[in-house]
Amino acid sequence: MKRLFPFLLLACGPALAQTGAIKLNQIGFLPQSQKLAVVPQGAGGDRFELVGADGKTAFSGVLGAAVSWDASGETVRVADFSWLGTPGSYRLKVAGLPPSDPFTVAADGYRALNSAALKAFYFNRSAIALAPEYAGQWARAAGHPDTRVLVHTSAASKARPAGTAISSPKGWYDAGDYNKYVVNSGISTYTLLAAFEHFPAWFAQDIAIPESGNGVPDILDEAMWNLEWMLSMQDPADGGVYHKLTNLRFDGMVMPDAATRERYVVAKSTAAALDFAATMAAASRVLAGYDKQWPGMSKRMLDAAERAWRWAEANPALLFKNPKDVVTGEYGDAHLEDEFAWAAAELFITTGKDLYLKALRPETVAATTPSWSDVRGLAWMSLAHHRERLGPQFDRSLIASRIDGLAQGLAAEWKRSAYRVPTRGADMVWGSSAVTLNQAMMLLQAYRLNGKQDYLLAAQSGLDYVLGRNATGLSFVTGFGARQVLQPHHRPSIADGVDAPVPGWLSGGPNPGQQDAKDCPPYPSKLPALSFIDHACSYASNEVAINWNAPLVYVSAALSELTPKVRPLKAMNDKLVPLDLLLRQEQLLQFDRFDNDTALEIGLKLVEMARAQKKAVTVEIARNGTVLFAHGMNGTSRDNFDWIRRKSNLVNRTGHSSFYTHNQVRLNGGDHDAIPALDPREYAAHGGSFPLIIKGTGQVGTITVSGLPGVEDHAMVVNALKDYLKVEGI
Ligand code: G3I
Ligand code: 9MR
Repeated sequence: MKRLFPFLLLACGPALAQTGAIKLNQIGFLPQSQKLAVVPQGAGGDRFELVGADGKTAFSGVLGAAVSWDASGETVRVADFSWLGTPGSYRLKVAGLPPSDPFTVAADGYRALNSAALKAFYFNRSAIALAPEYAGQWARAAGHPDTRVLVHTSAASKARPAGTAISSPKGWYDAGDYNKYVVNSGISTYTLLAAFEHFPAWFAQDIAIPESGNGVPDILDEAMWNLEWMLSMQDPADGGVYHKLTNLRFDGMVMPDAATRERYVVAKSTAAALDFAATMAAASRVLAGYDKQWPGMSKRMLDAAERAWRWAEANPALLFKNPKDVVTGEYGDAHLEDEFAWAAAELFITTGKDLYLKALRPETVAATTPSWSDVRGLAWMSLAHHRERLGPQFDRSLIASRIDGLAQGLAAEWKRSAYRVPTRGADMVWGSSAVTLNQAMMLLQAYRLNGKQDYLLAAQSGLDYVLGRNATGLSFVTGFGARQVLQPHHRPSIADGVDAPVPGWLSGGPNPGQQDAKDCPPYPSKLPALSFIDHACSYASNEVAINWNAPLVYVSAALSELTPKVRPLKAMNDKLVPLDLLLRQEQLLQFDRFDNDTALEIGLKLVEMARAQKKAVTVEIARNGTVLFAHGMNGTSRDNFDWIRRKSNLVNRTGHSSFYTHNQVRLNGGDHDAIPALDPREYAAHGGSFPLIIKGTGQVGTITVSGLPGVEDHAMVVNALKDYLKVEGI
């Protein structure tokens, strides 16, 4: 970025979220994704509309109830337009508000995002020049060869006294800084390897890096860049692993080739050894099929993993603390049980050795949302993927119960949250965007195990959150979204003279810790979800980091692969009815007043009409949740009341007749019996339920018929209402 660091204030920065704006995923959705937007309470009216690129309304619906979110201090309403399945570009409109940012519905909607999120790792490679061919306007000279790195006093050993020069090239810069940290490399590299291990077909597509076309998927080539560096961080003498490779203090805001070359490997730590062991054990497994390209590498990694494990067992409590003269990132962690569990799990899966299962003691390990300092969730994720090969000595029921237990809690929060996200204000620590995406990643593990739809939908909401459905209204991914972060704390983005930041990076996101307050202009709020500034000064809210991007790669790939593809249309004989006709019925068939006697009169009228046509139907009329009329004619069954329940649920949710939704879904190319995000046990998009609307008040109930084909049930209600209300011409 050309902007001067750090004294320019927000006024000349990017568009900030406008209070009152409609917030949604600014990239968009897959045809079968759940699709939600958040609208501030008090905006004009109860309805929303989706307008396509042709200016026509593709869908209209009713906003959900107002719910408040303590994380942002707002009260908002959700617009649910999940059944919009037709590919295209849309905006959401609500009377009295500016239209939403545009978004698309597309079958490959997350391909570009996923490629860019992976490509971001390439952009942070140390020791290599980025050629314009791959890096475009972000091409740059090589930085930090790291072929002569000094052993810091804290890391001195007999064979390598302080000041010894070792070679430790390659690897990714950790974040907005230029240092390389083993602990954070572990979770990041593993997450990329897991993405490939779980969804290999998705990663067949190249992302244009120098290795593209070499017969290895790009995601593995990219991971290898860092794995090679990690291998060089192991002391060949004892198997211990240096905690980090770093300057003594953070560089200024300069390009990598202008940064300081005096770098050190600093103290070995137990956490580094264990994260290294886990990552190498997983890599050895994933790369086993690539011995031709990388001869001997898989075995070398497994040996390295087992040596690091043995070192950690012999040195089980070497907690890392920055030595006095080193002030760069610490990644210090006082709890090592989770690192032990993760390393044991990966080693057990890869080797099948009993000693690792004994060390793992799975019954003592909880499943939690992964972060650099808590890696238990990663152990469960790998165990779940490899559950079939764990052998009889492993109690597999634990996998399902641990992962489902975690997912249940996250999904419950997602359901109750006003923004429909699994993340609470209390979860919003430094790097909160990645908390949300790691939650989504764990929800997806549960979905892979038991197919519970809510878990897939809650994970989608996690991605929606970082792409704009959050309290700031910003997309937290550089280069993506109409209203995106523009000034991340990322040294190359600050120093490269290019206006746009390096693309594909996930900003850390809201962080009420505001640890950089002294270095920055004031934050707009102290509330967790609003503790964010899109300013390059803000390392506590707007830095980027490899461990935050990795779950973005995982989640965007996994949602693309796991979300059901559009189902083939069922053969249907009935003709589709134009929506404007159905809307007109709803506009004209409204009541000035409606009491219990009205319900009786209309109910009896319906029964009489059915008798006259020698048809058997069940009729129910409900107002404000109370049934005022119900009758099942001879020849009907209990099942008809269940149809009425599901058809009227739909009307209460959409505000439209169930026949309207039926036609709308089908006009959009969808299957009315498989509407994304609508549980078929609760909702039925078949004709027959009509909204009971009082003029000036709105919809207060439903008038429903069941027993005939949907189109006839609908016609019977409409005819009865026309007759009662003396309306003609529809
Ligand atoms: O976990 C506690 C939580 O229990 C508590 O309620 C909360 C209250 O503030 O704090 C939480 O801990 C925070 C922790 O991040 C959560 O992961 C710490 O306060 C916070 O200081 C800590 O920040 C870390 C930050 O470095 C400062 O050390 C981030 O996790 C970590 O991602 C970040 O990493 C930096 C590297 O050091 C250097 N490179 C850039 C990278 C990204 O900013
Ligand atoms: O730029 C540094 C960033 O990469 C780190 O995550 C962060 C962690 O503390 O520190 C940043 O460096 C800042 C330092 O901590 C305090 N003085 C200002 C530095 C950035 O301008």
